[in-house]
Amino acid sequence: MLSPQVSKALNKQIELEGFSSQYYLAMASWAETQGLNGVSAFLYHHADEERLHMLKLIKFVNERGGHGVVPVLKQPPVTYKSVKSVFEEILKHEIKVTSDINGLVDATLKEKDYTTHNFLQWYVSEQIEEEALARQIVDKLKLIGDDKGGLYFFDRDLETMAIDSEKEDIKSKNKK
Ligand code: OFO
Repeated sequence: MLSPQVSKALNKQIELEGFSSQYYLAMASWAETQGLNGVSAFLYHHADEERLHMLKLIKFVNERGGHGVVPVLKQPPVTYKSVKSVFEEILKHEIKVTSDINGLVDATLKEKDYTTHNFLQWYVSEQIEEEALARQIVDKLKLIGDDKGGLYFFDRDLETMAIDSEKEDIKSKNKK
């Protein structure tokens, strides 16, 4: 059974993961309007992943006798200055998510809730990957600078990454 403190903290995280999904969805839609199909495919997929992060938490809370509350939808920014600013925003956002996950892990230790602590380790590792990927992309975009040809190839690379991730998702679904 979850303590009220842990239950509240998990629901806060549900809200944040839901917002991450909305945020990346807004970025994907903006990128699509800019003709950046690879960037938008990557971000649509990222938005779907965040929704799954939220869902995983909702189910966990319910399994442990709590109530995973579906959060209200906050509107994220509609337009963005550039592709680089999009990925800088993502990196900033993921750093905040990591720090909130760490806070959550801390709360489980204070409550001696080792089951939730164990469950959260998946999120701890996921954050390492998410931050590293965002950082890598920001570095690439810094190298590209204003080079339009570079941006074209970057967009294609992201499209390939999105297609590979979709394939991986299908593979792991078929395994279940
Ligand atoms: Fe859910 O990992 Fe990003 O926010």
